Amino acid sequence: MNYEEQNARYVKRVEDGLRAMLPQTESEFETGRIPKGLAESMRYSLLAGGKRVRPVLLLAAADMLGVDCEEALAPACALEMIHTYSLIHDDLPGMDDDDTRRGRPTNHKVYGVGPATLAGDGLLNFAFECMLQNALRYPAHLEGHVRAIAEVASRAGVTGMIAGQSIDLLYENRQTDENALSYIHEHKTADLLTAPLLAACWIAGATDQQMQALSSFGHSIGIAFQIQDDLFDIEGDAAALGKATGMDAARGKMTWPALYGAAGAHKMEEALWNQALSALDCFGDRAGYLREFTVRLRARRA
Ligand code: GRG
Repeated sequence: MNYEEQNARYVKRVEDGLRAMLPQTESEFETGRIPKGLAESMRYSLLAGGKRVRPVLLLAAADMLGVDCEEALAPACALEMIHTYSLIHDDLPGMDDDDTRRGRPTNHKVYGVGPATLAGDGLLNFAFECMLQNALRYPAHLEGHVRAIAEVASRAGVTGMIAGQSIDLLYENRQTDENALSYIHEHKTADLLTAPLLAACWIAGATDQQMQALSSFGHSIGIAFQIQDDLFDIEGDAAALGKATGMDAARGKMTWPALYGAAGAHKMEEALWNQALSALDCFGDRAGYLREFTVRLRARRA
């Protein structure tokens, strides 16, 4: 199977999985079912497109390490739910106050701030519910699943993505500081790209060497991805990106281009993509998909 076919398969599994895990509901209140309006607002953002980078990374790493795709599907979809919650909350008036996301009005513009907050909370909790229910379906791999869930919890949580976001807020309109910027990017962005890779490792019972390699790969693509995102904000096309550009400067955000200039940031980004590719060497041919995925992520324009 070539890369395109494999990629289309992974993306389709994720799209189908998300729809099946979070179906529409018909009634506003029925014990054991998500209220209709809440399910609709959660689905609005979750099924709005998006590159599905995190769940595809989980499926691809699981595949490479010999885990059945079916077993990895719930954690993969859960990662996308957590990512989507973070975008909904990041767009709220108390945070970035954005009007568009994934090419359509942000969740709070459509449903209001209160319901959007709950849609994000709902996706976060539901993600863990889905991963735990899935773990119970695989008693022979229960410990691996529990360790995977713990990995996701810490990387998405108060020492991971939320920690990064809190320092990001704290440093708005402050003098750019390289230590703070590294911390923000490592946690706000790289942690949620490393989480799916390490979750796959735990489920697979991977070796320490494999875990270290995928941790390093996740870290490098995570920081490169964030620098790329910072550069899109100054050089990109808003229509293609599905969100406004020029917002970082308007908000007084610290970014790599603000610190090192656009040329310096491009250079750092290139070095990180190369480091990411080198980290895959120990997997030989089995990392073919992840290698091509990295090359395409690097070449993206939106
Ligand atoms: C609110 C707890 C909390 C955290 C928010 C993810 C995040 C942290 C903020 C979003 C803003 C931002 C620029 C984050 C950096 C990571 C990033 C580039 C996210 C966008 O991810 P993509 O490009 O989006 O994978 P799609 O829409 O393709 O899924």
